[in-house]
Formats: sequence, C-alpha cells, structure tokens
Amino acid sequence: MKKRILLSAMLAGAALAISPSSYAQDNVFKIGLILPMTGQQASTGKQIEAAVRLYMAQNGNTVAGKKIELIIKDDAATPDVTKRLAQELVVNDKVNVLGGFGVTPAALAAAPIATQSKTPLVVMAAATSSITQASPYIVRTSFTLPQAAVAMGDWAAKNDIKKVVTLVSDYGPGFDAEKYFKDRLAFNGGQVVESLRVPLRNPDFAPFLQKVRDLKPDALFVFVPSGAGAAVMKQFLERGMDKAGIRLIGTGDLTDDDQLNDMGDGALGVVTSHHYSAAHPSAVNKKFVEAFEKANKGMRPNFMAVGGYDGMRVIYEALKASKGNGGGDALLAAMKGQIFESPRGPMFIDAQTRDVVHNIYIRKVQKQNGGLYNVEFDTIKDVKDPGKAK
Ligand code: VNL
Repeated sequence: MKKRILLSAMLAGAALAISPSSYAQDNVFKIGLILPMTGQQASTGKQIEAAVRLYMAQNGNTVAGKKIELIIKDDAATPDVTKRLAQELVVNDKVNVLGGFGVTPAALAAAPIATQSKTPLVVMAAATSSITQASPYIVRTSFTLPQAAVAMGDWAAKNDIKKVVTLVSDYGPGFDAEKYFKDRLAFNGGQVVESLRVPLRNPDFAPFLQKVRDLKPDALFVFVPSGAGAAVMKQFLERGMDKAGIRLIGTGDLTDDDQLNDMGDGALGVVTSHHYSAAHPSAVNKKFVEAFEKANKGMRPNFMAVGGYDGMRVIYEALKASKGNGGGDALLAAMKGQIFESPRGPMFIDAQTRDVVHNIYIRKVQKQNGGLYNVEFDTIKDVKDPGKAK
C-alpha cells in the first residue's frame, strides 16, 4: 500500500515536470485512449475502438506532417486504474492527447492529470454534465444527460404522461438524468412520484420494477448506461408492465443501437430522446454506418461509436489547424469552436464550455429494413448542456 502511494506520488511529480515542448519524437503524434475493453462496460470500449480505427482508415495516419500513433489502454471502467494509466501515458509514452473514458468516474479520475500536464483530454463517452468543469483541458464529443433528459421531460408532458416513476443507475449521469427530467416534467405540470436508483455494478432490476408496478405510473423513465438497456427491457416485458398500461420512456442509452436489434418486438414503440441513432437519415450518417458495418461484421454503430469517431475528427483537425506545432495549449485552442457535420447531425464544440452542442432527437423504436431502429420523428435544434446554464 505504502509502495503504491509512493509510486503514484512519483508519477504525479513527474507529470508536473513535463513541459509541452519536451516531446521526444517530433515527427510522431501520440493519441492515448483509455477505454473499458473488459468488464461490464466492454461494449463501449469495443464500439469506440472500432469507430476510431475507421476514422483513421478513412483519413490516413499522417496529419500535418506527423505520423499518428494510437495507444489503447484498458481500464475496465475502474477509476484507480484510469488514473494510473493516464499518468503512464503522459509520463512514459509522452502522449500529445488523451481520449476515450467510458464512464464518468474514469473521466473525473484522469482530469487532474490533464490539468497538471497541460494535455488536452477528449471525453468520447462519459456524459455527466460536470465533467468538463473538472479540467480546463477537457473537451467533450459524447453528450450530456441533461441535454437528453430535458427533451424527454417536454415530450412526456405533451403526450399525456403526467405521473412518472424514474429509475436510474446510482451515479453521476443517473443523478443528472433524474434531476433534469423531474424538474422539466414538473415545470410542464407533471410529477415524478418516486425516484428509484439501482446499483451500477451487477444491477438486479426485478425488485425495483415490482415497486413500479405497484405505483402504476403513466410511464417509467429510465437511464442506465450503454450495455444495460437490454436487461431492463427484458424484465419490463417479462413482468407485463406494458400490458399493465405503463409506458417505457428514457434517454437513448436505454434503446442503445448496440443491443436494440436483439431486444425483440416488445421494444417496438418505446420513445427515447438522444443525439444519435444509427437510423439518422443523412448522407453523412448512411456512409458512416455502411463503412462501420463493413469493417466490423455483425456490429451496428451506437452513440459511443459516434462519440469516438467525432473525437478523432476534433483531434485531427486541431492538429491540422495548429500545423503540428505547439503543445497542448495550441491543440486545445484549435479544438474549441470546431463546427462540423457529424453522423449525428450538425454539432460544435462550444468555445466557452468546451462541451458539445448538437440536436436532440425524439425517436420511436420501429421496424426498418428488417431490423429494430430508433426512428427519429422530432428534432430540438442546437441543444447546449442545460447543466451549464447558471
Ligand atoms: C455514462 C453515461 C456511461 C452514459 C454510459 O455508458 C452512458 C457515464 C457506458 O457518464 O458514465 O450510456
């Protein structure tokens, strides 16, 4: 234990000593991604890695005269491991940029290292509003839960959903989803009658769903992280909650494209709010989905893949704009304010907050081309993170 504390103190000291100009190999640009490649969040790591490799295959591995070197490390979504890996990537590998971060606690654990070493850190997955405030070097290409939850609070109230029970994973993004949905529904004259929180690790949804059944709300609003939605859907249907007249709504994490097609027809009609659907009807997205599916047989890109793909775009373009010169600060400056068409639709990186601004879509699970998809039917344009509007 003592030894470990000593080691991490040494690493932290070394991180502080790094100056932006001390990069050893001038012709190499290193991107260090920390992703959950194993454990409960492994599907997120797999999706992001596939999208990152697709971006590189499509855009080459030489940018502004530098050879791009990609280093991927597995943190299994465990923050102590994330922190150690971030230190090692900065101190030993001398990466120019950090990226990835499958869950909020992992992003928060790495934030101080980005600050100390002046290394831009691109959050491609984690989605708690406050993350971008944990370091001035953080830029986000995923989304925020308040963006999605507020949109659902508006849609529900307009669609005869007045009495709701919320069910969220018991950590940062769950708290954001719960709060922003609840406040917005109340603002619209509805009411959250009970707020349930399930453990993030190995959740058993059964006792919570039983409680929901007894409360007989108009709808159950759910946030669970990517990869956990299928289990909720299965138990919701097994308990006949849909037949009991309880509608299922949530943020799009619930009907995640990574799992949706295997959820079965019971998922038909479920309405969610999110920034990305594999069925988004644009030429850019059609091209993205086709190329992704071709390169990764049997996989459909989900919102995590898009966060990774757009994260690479932000890094490549920042490197081009800063002409390969300058350290972390020049790179960071060139990330702020980027505006482009993502497979999700138009998006930009707000220069003040370093957070993503994009459309939020209301979608319904429908059958399309023989598969289950989140089909978008309403758009709220250019949504900033409501968590920052203070
Ligand atoms: C988070 C948010 C993770 C939304 C997720 O899936 C997600 C997070 C892994 O901030 O931890 O769908």
